[in-house]
Amino acid sequence: MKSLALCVSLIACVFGVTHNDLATIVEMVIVDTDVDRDGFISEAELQSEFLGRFDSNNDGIIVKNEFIHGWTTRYGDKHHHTEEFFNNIDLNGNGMIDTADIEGNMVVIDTNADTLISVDEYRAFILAKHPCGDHGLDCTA
Ligand SMILES: [Ca+2]
Ligand SMILES: [Ca+2]
Ligand SMILES: [Ca+2]
Repeated sequence: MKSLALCVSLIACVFGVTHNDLATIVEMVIVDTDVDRDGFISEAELQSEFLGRFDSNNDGIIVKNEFIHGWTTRYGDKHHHTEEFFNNIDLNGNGMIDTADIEGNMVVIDTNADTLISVDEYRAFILAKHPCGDHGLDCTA
């Protein structure tokens, strides 16, 4: 695990790390999550994005380091911003994302309570939970 992380960071050093702004990240995440492109995020789609994609040891739980490593690698987000985002979606604060967090966040995301998560609701959720979103933090630096 440590050698893999070192290898990835060495590759990143050689080729240069490109960081994306949050607007770009959000659209990448939406494309990844709405797999069937119907404009809605189903619970299965949300689970495969937040539980499946970054679960490198396939134990059905995403610990913080798995999430930060996977998210920053895939979306070009910054480590400390990703950590804050993780902390905000880890509703029960146990340092991992599990099905309880997914179900809890689904209620939060569905702001009009029609039991469907639209792409617009999903985008607003990410902007609300990410430190570079609605909080006004200058994340360009
Ligand atoms: Ca969908
Ligand atoms: Ca949790
Ligand atoms: Ca809804």
